[in-house]
Amino acid sequence: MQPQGMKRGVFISFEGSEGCGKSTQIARLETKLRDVGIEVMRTREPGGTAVGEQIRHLLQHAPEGENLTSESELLLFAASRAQLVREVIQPALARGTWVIADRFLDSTTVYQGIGRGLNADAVAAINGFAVGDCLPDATFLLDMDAVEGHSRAVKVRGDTPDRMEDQPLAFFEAVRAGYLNLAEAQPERIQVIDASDSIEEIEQRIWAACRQQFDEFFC
Ligand code: Z5A
Repeated sequence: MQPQGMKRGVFISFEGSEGCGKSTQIARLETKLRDVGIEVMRTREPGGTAVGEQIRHLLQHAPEGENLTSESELLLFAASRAQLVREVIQPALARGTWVIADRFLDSTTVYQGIGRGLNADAVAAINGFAVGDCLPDATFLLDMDAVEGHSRAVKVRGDTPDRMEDQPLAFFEAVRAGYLNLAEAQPERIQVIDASDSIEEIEQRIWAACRQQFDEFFC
C-alpha cells in the first residue's frame, strides 16, 4: 500500500540483447533524473540483492551451474527477481524513488521462453508468481542486430563468454525476434528504440519519452 500523500516512484525497465547499450543509457537517464531533483536507483538482473548476486554467480560463472537444466535456469532467474522485487524495488517505489531496472521479466519471457523453448504458459505463470503486481510503467527495448551487439559486448568483456553468452547465433536471433513480438503485443508499455543510433540520439529519445509519459513529475 502506498503511504498517504506520497507519490509512488516510477518503474522503468531496459531490455535487449547483450551489448545493446542498456548500461550506457541507464547511467545517462539516472544522471538526467538526478539533475532535475528526482531520486532514482538502478537494479540489475540477475542480482541486485545478496541472494540474487549468488544466483547470478551460479547462472553465469560457477562450475556448479554448468549442467543446469533450462527449467532450473528459469526458476533461478525467477527466484532472483522475486527477492529483488520485495527487498528492493517495491520499498523504493513506495518511498517515491524511481527504479530503473537493467532487465526484468521480459528477459525471462524471451530468453527462457523463446531462446530455451520452454512452455510459454509455464514461463508466464512463474513470472507472474515472482513479481506479483510489480510491473514496469515503461520499458525501453534497445533493438539491435545480434552479431553487432555481440561484437560490442566482446569489446567490453574480452572474448570469454559466460554460460548465458555462450550460445549459438540462432539463440540470439530468436531472442531478438521474441523481444520484437513482445513489443508488438504490448505497445502501451514497451517502446522499441533502434540501438544502432548514436548514444546521444538514443539518450534524447528516451528522455523525451520519459518527460512525455511522466510529465507530472517534472513540474
Ligand atoms: N538473462 C536471462 O536469460 N533471463 C533473465 O530472466 C535475465 C537475464 C534477467 C545477463 O547478462 C544475462 O542473463 C544475459 C541475459 C540473461 N545473457 N546474455 N547474453 P549481463 O547482465 O551480464 O549482461 P547484458 O544484460 O547481456 O548486457 P551487457 O553485455 O552488459 O551490455 P549492455 O549493458 O546492454 O551494453 P553497454 O555495456 O551499455 O554497451 C556495450 C558497449 O557498446 C560499450 O562499449 C558501449 O560504450 C557501447 N555502446 C553502447 N551504446 C552504443 C551506441 N549507441 N553506439 C555505439 N556503441 C555503443
